[in-house]
Amino acid sequence: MAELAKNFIGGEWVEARSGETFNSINPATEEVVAVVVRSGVEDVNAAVQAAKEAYKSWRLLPAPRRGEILYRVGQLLIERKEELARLMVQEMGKVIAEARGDVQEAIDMAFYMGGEGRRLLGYTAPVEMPNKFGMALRDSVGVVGLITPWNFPIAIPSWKSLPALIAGNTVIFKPASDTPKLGAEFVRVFQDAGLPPGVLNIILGPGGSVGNALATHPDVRVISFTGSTEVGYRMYAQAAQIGKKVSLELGGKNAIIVMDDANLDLAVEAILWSAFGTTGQRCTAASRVIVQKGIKPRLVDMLRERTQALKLGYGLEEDVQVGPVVSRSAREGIHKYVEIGKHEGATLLTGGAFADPLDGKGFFYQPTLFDHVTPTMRIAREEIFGPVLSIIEAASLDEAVEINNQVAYGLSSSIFTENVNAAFRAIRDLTTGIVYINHGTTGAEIQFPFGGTRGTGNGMREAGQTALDSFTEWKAVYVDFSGRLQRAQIDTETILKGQE
Ligand code: UN1
Repeated sequence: MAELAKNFIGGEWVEARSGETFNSINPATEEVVAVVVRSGVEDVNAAVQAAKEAYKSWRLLPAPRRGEILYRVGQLLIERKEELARLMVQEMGKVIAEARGDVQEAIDMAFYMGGEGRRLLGYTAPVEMPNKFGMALRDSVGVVGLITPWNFPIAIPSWKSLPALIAGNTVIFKPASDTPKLGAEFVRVFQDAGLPPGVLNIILGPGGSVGNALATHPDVRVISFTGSTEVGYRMYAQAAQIGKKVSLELGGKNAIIVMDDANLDLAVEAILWSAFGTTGQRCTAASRVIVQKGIKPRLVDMLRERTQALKLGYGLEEDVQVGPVVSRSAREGIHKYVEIGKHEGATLLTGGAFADPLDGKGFFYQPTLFDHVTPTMRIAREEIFGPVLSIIEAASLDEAVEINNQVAYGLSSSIFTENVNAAFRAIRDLTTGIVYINHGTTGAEIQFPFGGTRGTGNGMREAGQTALDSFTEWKAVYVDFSGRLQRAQIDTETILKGQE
């Protein structure tokens, strides 16, 4: 019997009030990875209470001291990297090398945000009155709610929790119901690093009840959500009713543009990695290749051959390149899109069916390529979140950029060209939050803003300094040491005269 994954509230591991549980399943072997408590509104309320209580002292702990705890988190993540990576392969299916990278992203974030403990920079500016001083400070917000997806089960929780904590907030964390055990193990790292009770709490259970309870709770001042556009925008609308701040990281329909003058071998490597890495289940995954006419026949041949050669299997084996998709229902959703693509008249070059590398076990899908896709087809516009790549032809750079920009999402884009002028025009004209030159659409580093335009979000960014914007309020402070009433905008002239 697998171990019970529990909630962590006020520094204690506890069962859900309902007494009910659900199973977390290994998508490759279909074995039970963990039995998990099924929480509801009452559990969320208890966690909010604990977080409110803990906030009173956590916000007053000097930020450099908070930073020291984050450094210990980083150190423990280094020590547990392999163990967490192996659990990740088991709980959500990505291959071991990528799972290690996922944990590494959290390590990077722990040290980066630990350093913020000695920065959290505000600013001063001159003021218009004599004997007066002005400054702007970043202030904590209070209790924040973090709702995270299963595709980066350690990295994305780290993007949200570490900036929230360094800024002095306390946290309720709700991981995806496909990766609850990883969520709990992530929180255990903070417990072992000496984070005080109640500062970080985890509630395990379905998004419908737990996520909704967090999003509508009046004492949860911020929601940071990564997931589907549909759920994110619903939450955003609900939160607006009660003036809650929401930070959204939603879908993508990312493209790689390949110009006639591209380094073709490099472009092919990058396309395979961006399209089929994490079995296509990244927000940043490339699901479109927009290729200039001249180079297209060679690119298509090379892509077909290399896609067919990808090794599928259980991600714990080091030479496996593509793992399963996360669940049975996810696989069905992907297959529906393949049927839609065929129906729309796209040419299926390879793939397009369930795969079975483990003889009857697991939710595998063949890496799939479609040619002759037009920009208006649904497979060219909608997020599929699986190993399905559409090839679209363009006559020129301008046309390629236009096709890239016309989708409802705007996360990541990329161009392969050896022409520096074309590269800089692309940087200027691609309307995504992330742009890559001669690199695929994945591989963001934690010190830069991560996020996108249009349906990908609501203008907020994760990672980098911008991560702090989600979890802080600006406080403008004026100190008047003149000893008299000085009216801003009004007494300026009198003061000038007085000094003549
Ligand atoms: C995601 O796809 O949800 O840039 C996150 C990347 C990773 C993070 C992806 N560093 O692909």
